[in-house]
Amino acid sequence: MARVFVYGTLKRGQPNHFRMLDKSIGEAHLLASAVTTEKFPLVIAGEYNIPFLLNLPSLGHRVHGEIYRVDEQLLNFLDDFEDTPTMYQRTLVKLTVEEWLGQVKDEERSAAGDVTEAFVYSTTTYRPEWVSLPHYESYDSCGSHGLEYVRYRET
Ligand code: PCA
Repeated sequence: MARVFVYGTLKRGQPNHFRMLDKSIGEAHLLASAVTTEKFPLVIAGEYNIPFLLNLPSLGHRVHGEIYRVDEQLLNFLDDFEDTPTMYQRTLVKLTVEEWLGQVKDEERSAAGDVTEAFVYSTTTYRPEWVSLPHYESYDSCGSHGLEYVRYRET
């Protein structure tokens, strides 16, 4: 079992969330809503309007997302789906829990302050000019930015 923080199209209400719910891919349990403890630039980039958390701490905002407990099978799928390590890299990120949700085991709930860690798909392999794109604190494919995610893969 592993924990993954999703901040982009895999969140609830976003275009790839259905993959987190597909039991034929693997198991995911929503644990909490959380925000990155450090600031990162979250940008929407490329011709498919894909959200990227640039692995450049201290620039941008504390980014909002959701923490899931996932099994090995789903983690392997996500590594593949996120084109790791070419497009994104899976690293650990410090998170501040906003609200514990769903079926949280006691040992998963951290002490006061609720600072915890999970994997995140962020990137260091971005185009340098992406740093100057607008920085978001919470991704929404249908936000006022008008950069709706372009679904381009069948898988
Ligand atoms: N999928 C991953 C990384 C960016 C994306 O769209 C996520 O939702 O966290």
